[in-house]
Amino acid sequence: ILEEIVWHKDNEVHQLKQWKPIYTLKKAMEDALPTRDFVGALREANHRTGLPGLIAEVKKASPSRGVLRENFDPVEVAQSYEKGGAACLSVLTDAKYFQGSFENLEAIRKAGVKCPLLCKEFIVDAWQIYYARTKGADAILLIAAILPDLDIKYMIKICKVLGLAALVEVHDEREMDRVLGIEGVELIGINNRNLETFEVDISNTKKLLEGERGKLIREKGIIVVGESGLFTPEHIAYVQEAGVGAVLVGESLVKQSDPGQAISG
Ligand code: IGP
Repeated sequence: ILEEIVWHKDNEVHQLKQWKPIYTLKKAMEDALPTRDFVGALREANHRTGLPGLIAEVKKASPSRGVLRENFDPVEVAQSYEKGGAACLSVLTDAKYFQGSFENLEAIRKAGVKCPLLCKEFIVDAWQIYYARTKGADAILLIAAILPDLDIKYMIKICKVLGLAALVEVHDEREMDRVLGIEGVELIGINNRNLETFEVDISNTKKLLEGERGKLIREKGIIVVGESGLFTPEHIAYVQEAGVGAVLVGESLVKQSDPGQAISG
């Protein structure tokens, strides 16, 4: 599935780039709203509550679960998450597989939501980073499974210049070791869902933080985000014990009639 998504994304970006060449985006960026401190918000929440900082995900549907929420209103869900105490939000922008959009991201930013926003996209080209910035993103996702080290390095540099945080996502030891060798990485996401098979196993977070890897991560001051398959307070406690400073939660919150209440409750 990941290969298929990337194939479509490549074509999509190719089209978009012709419609909005990068020099027009660079102009639009001058008028873009200022970015907010995504990493700082996670760290602050973690210190204040003693729990992992919460990134709550605005996701209408996914290829593995289908439609998660009927009458999906992205701004309503985002405002509810903020009211419930989320530190940051993640907004799916992929249309084909997740029924998301950059319009959703922009609408949430323009509605005055103060939580920093992660643009949840399959980034295959630096053009998408500039585009995300013009649509109100404070952070972007870089998936190690689809990007060579050199691209991750280069894209992190672009993020620094644009004032964006980069969440670098891994799902196995090999990817973790690759990413730990890249300079400037501040946030590593461990995906408990295998994007090839859709299988979810939260012990993946623990496995990738054991031994020398965990030690190196602590030494470098990297914040680890536990991602996917987190449904209960016990799940959160389990990944916290494994060493995460933040968690990314979608399905279990977005399915609730009152998503914010599900956080504070
Ligand atoms: C959220 P869940 O199981 O709580 O809905 O998972 C998030 O981790 C998941 O949506 C995700 C994702 C991704 C989606 C993690 N990495 C990459 C799209 C692309």
